[in-house]
Amino acid sequence: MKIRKFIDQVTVHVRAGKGGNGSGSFRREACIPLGGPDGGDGGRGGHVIFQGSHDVNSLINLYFAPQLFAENGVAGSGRRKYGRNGRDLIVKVPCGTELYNAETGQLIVDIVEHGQSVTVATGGKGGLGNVHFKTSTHQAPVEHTPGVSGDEFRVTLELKTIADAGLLGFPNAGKSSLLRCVSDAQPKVASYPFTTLNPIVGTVKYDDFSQLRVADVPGIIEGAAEGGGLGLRFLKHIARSTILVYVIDMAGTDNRDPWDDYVKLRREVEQYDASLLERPSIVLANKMDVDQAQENLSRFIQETGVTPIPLSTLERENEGVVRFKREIWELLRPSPLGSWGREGGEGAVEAASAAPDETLLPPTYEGEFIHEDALKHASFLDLPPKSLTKKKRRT
Ligand SMILES: Nc1nc2c(ncn2[C@@H]2O[C@H](COP(=O)(O)OP(=O)(O)OP(=O)(O)O)[C@@H](O)[C@H]2O)c(=O)[nH]1
Ligand SMILES: [Mg+2]
Repeated sequence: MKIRKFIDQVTVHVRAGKGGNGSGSFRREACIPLGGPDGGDGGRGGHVIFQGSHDVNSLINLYFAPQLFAENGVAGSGRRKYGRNGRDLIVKVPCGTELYNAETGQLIVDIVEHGQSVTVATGGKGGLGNVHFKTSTHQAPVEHTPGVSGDEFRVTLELKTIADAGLLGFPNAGKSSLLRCVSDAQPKVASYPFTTLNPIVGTVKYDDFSQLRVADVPGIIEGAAEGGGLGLRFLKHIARSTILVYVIDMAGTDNRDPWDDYVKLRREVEQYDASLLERPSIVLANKMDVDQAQENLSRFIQETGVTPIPLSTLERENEGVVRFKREIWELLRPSPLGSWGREGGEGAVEAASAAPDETLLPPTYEGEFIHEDALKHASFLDLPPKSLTKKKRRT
C-alpha cells in the first residue's frame, strides 16, 4: 500500500462559527409584577485562525481532515445572560505556507514566521436579546435577532519550503549525499534516479553557533517544465531560497555530459521563473573522486565559462565540501545564535569578537535591590554581591 507522508498542496473547507441567537425572555419572579424583558445577547461565532509553526513540516493533517469548522456562539438566555463566544479554531501550518481563496485564486496571506497568526474566516456576530428593544412606549418587546453566519469558503494551501540555499540537480547528481555531509539530515541515498521524493531541509551548523538551512529537492530532468519526471512541482520549494546551488555530476554517470546538464538545468529553471536566474548561485562539481571527472571539469569550464567548486561527498571533511559550507556562509552571513537580536549582515565572526553593545546584553542586578529577609529564604539563588542588598529599616 502506498502511504503518503508529504503533502504540499491541499484545498480545505473553512467555516467560521455562527453567532448565537439573542434571547426573547421576560423576568418572572414572585412579588415582581411586570418584570420586563431580560433576554441576553448571543455570543460571537469562533474564528478560523491559521498559525505558522516550526512543529509541522507538511500539510498532511489537513489532507486527511480538510473540514475546518469553528464552534458556533452560544445563544443568549434569560436574566440578561450573554451566550459564550464560540471557540476559535487554530490551525497550525508549516512556515512558508501560502493561502489562496480557492474560488478566485487570490492570495489571502503568506505565512512565513513561527507564531504568525492570521484570522482567515471571521465568526458571525451574536444576535441581540429583547432587552435592546425596550422603549417607553414598547415595554414588552418580543423582538430578538438571530446570530449572523460566519465566513465560509474554500482555501487552497500551498507549501513552499523556506531555506537559505536550495540544491538543484539532475537525479543521481549527489544532492542528498551532499546534504548528509554538511548537515545532520539523513536523506536516503541510492544509485537509482528519484531516490528523493519529498523536499528535505537540513541545518548546517557553524563553529560560531550560526546556522543555515539547505533544502534538497527531487531531481529535475529535461522537459520537467512540460511535466517530465516529477515535473516542476518541487521547484517552488527552491524558489524561496536565497541561494541556488547547482549540483553537477562531473563523473558523467550514465553517459551524461556535465556541461549539457548545467545548461539544461538553467533552462528548466528559466522556464519555471526567469527571475530565479538572477539569484546568487554556486556551481558544484561533484564526484571528483572518479577518474573521468578531472577531464570533464576542464571541458566544463571551457564550455560554460563557469568554474565550479570541485568536491566529493564520499568523505565528510572533503576540501570542496568545507569550501561549499564556507561560501554559503560568506554569501548569507548568518548571525550567531544567542546574540540577543543582533542582525546578520555584519559578519558573524566580527560580530562575535566585537565589544558587546550594552543595550543588547541581558539585564543585570545593578540598580536592583533585593530585601535581606527575602534573601534569607532563598539560599538556592545565585546571590548578588552584598552591596546590592538593602537592609531592613527598623522603626
Ligand atoms: N563516486 C562518488 N559517488 C557519489 C558521490 N556523491 C554521490 N555519489 C553516488 O551517487 C548516487 C546518487 O546519490 P544521491 O545523493 O542519492 O543523488 P541525488 O542527487 O540525491 O539523487 P535523487 O534523489 O535521485 O535525485 C549514490 O549511489 C551515491 O553513492 C561522490 O562524490 N562520488
Ligand atoms: Mg536525493
